[in-house]
Amino acid sequence: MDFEERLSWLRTAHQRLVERPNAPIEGNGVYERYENPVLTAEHAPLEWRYDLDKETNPYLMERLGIHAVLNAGAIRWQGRYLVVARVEGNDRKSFFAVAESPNGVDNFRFWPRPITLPEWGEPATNVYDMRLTAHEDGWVYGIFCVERKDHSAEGDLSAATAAAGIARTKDFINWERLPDLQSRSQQRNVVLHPEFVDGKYALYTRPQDGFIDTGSGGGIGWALVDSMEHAVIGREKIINSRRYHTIKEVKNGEGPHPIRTERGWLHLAHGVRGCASGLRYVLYLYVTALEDPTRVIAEPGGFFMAPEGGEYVGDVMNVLFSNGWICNPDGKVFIYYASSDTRLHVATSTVDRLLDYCFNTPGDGFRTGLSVEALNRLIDKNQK
Ligand code: M1P
Repeated sequence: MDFEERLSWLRTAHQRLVERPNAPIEGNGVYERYENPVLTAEHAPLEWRYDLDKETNPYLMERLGIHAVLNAGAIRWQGRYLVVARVEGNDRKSFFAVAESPNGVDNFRFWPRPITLPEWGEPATNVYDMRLTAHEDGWVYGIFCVERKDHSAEGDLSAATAAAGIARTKDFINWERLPDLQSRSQQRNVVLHPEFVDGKYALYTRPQDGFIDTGSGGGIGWALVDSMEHAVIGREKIINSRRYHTIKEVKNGEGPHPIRTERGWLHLAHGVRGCASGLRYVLYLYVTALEDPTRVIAEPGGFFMAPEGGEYVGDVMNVLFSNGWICNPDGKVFIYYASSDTRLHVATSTVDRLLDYCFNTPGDGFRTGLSVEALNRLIDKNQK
């Protein structure tokens, strides 16, 4: 193909991909998966990847490869469905980019440029997994992981530190960077609760001993801070713990901020366990009390969603991860989840169905005998 033919071929293929309609797949009654991912590396605009000038790129080669589009924060914004995706280049660096869709399930298009995030402190080596919160103070906050080299670990090239970076915006183009969250431990998966609690900002945290290890304690934590302009964690308590022989034995982390419902705060989180093939990341739900978002009032046993089919395969295998969902005023919920750190999908449900799932699925009994009892209770009921 000559330059013009190749350019036309590239443009047609990209447009076909972006405009491809998506359809739900009937499933377990709790949610519907969709036929196609909503964003992939190939959705990245051609202008980001190719030099489109025949003089300087006569072979029309890709100059800056995009490798993956994954873990996206999500928000309904002026009637549109926006995601702030983690976009990872071939150089392993990820950055944030906004994509929008008219209906939340297909036709996601990246805005022309990625987000230019101001630096704070030592410039980040990497940033990822932004959680968006339209807070009642009027700002939209993005909290994300900031990875920097661990200078104290001499000789260990892969040693890194994780901190929670904070930025806020009113238009998703201009971002004000605030100081990183100050905490005694490293932090990843930090999420801002949308309402003030006792007049303070409330954060879901995930204290960890090292960059990967959550350490001996761990779990989803909760802390109140006076200000987001200088957020310092004092007291931090664990509200959703890890536990032996569950889907969250190794670690867990809050997903997007919880949804306020009539029956409580509905939370989406990820749980991690170890197995012979490495770490397995799945999603789970739990509900906390409206008057006390730290008190768990329902938690179904096991996972809510785990990798299926092609979702198992990717850059980091056997991973589902979510840091974004959107709840429409009519109660329809759009869950944006990434599979195997490679691509972004959507699943839909409703607040009613998710609450039914949370309050009517037996909890984890923590031993096999109690799992069989739960099964027998269901079978007895169905035999009446
Ligand atoms: O590779 C799986 C996930 O690993 C991390 O999650 P956690 O902090 O719970 O270990 C994150 O790097 C996440 O982006 C990634 O999807």
